[in-house]
Amino acid sequence: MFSKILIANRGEIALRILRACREMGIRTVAVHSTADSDAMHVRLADEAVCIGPASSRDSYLNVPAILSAATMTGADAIHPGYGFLSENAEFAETVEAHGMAFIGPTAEHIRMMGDKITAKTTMADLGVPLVPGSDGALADLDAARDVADKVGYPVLIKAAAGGGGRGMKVAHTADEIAEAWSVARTEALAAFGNDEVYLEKYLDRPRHIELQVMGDTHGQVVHFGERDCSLQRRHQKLLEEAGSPVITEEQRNQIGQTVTEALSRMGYRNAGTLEFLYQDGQFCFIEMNTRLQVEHPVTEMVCGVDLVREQILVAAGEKLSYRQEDITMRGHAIECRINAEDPLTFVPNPGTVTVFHAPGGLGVRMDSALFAGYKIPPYYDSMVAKLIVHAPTRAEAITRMKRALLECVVEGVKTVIPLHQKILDDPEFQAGDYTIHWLENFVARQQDA
Ligand code: MV4
Repeated sequence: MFSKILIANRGEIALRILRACREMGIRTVAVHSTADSDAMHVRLADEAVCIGPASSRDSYLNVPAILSAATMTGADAIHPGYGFLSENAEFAETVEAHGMAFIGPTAEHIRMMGDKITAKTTMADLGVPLVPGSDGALADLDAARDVADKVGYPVLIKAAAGGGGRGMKVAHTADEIAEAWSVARTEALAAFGNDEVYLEKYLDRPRHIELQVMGDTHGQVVHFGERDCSLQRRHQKLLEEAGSPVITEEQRNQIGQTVTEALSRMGYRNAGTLEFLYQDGQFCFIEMNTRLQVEHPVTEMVCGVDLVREQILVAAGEKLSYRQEDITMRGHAIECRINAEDPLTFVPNPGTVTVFHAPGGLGVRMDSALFAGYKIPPYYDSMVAKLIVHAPTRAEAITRMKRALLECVVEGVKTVIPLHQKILDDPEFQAGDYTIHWLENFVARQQDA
């Protein structure tokens, strides 16, 4: 097992990883920018190294500085968290070339899934269901027309190097395909330096459902069920739940088996998430994330597992602690992301947190690096806390979340807590009756009111 892990991240996820390390008897190295000298992850780690100025590009994305910090402190592994360098295949490769373990998948698998076309063709070959569309990249506009005619309009043209909603163009009819084709290619080239595009049938009212998986280096791959992440605005998730209100145990077992067989044949290791669009009872794979995700705690709560501990174990070459038959989802969990933003406009609102009180009690978990007096810097993501609740049923989880949000005190900056309270009070949300478009419409109604 590792004796010292460097955490190449900040904020709540740095604390999350620190906590797992501490329970495993592993020493920790925090890295930080000059803007984060007083941050909680720096205070709680065994050692801390300043790796550069405030800008992420010069600090949390500064590969030479992070590698020097790891070498200097004698770390034997690096955990990248989410965002920053977590899905950078070259970083993973460089870490291993320096004789340290990268706590994540192989560079080869990160690269494979970073290209959305390769990801899809790989999954299709392994029997995972996809959205109907082109078989790989589109050679030219004529090819786009042919596939669109075959699958039927509306269609989406997506960038191979895209993902997370960037570089997508919809064509509602054949009249719009030429324009969508050229705009998508131009934007893809400008944004990613790669103009490869592919085409999918546009699903008009799907849910975004994702499956948590984990593999070890002994050929075991297990899944920890699904999360419903449909409540997003401009591709920023706001509230997630496990399990999905619309998925039965039978459906979960079936898609879970398909996916774990596929990943086991790939030799996938460490944590991963397969994203699906779910509509009319069908799962359609769209992308795979090769990292720990922000919303992993809802899965931890319902499955009773420590996903970061499993990541560290498998990165050290140990076997997973669970076989598939040991994993069951108990009750229901909800996560509310607490962003320091205006609750109506979502404009970030950094500044000093004057008063802070974390909620507690049965089934309540708050993952946050906040403290009273902390000055939220303007340079990074505005998410400052994740409030997670677990209860026997979804209805009880909603009640518990409303109670926990009432207890939560963050003063000095605006937060999205008032918006969460309104969502939790909404009858459609309470019925689990929502798609990926629901939150956008809900927010528009709030803004008009
Ligand atoms: C789609 C889609 C409809 N049909 N693909 C957006 C983010 C990227 N991960 C994939 N996205 C979408 N792909 C087909 N064939 C609709 C979206 C989409 C979306 C997906 C998940 C969550 C929120 C979304 C918001 C708008 C569009």
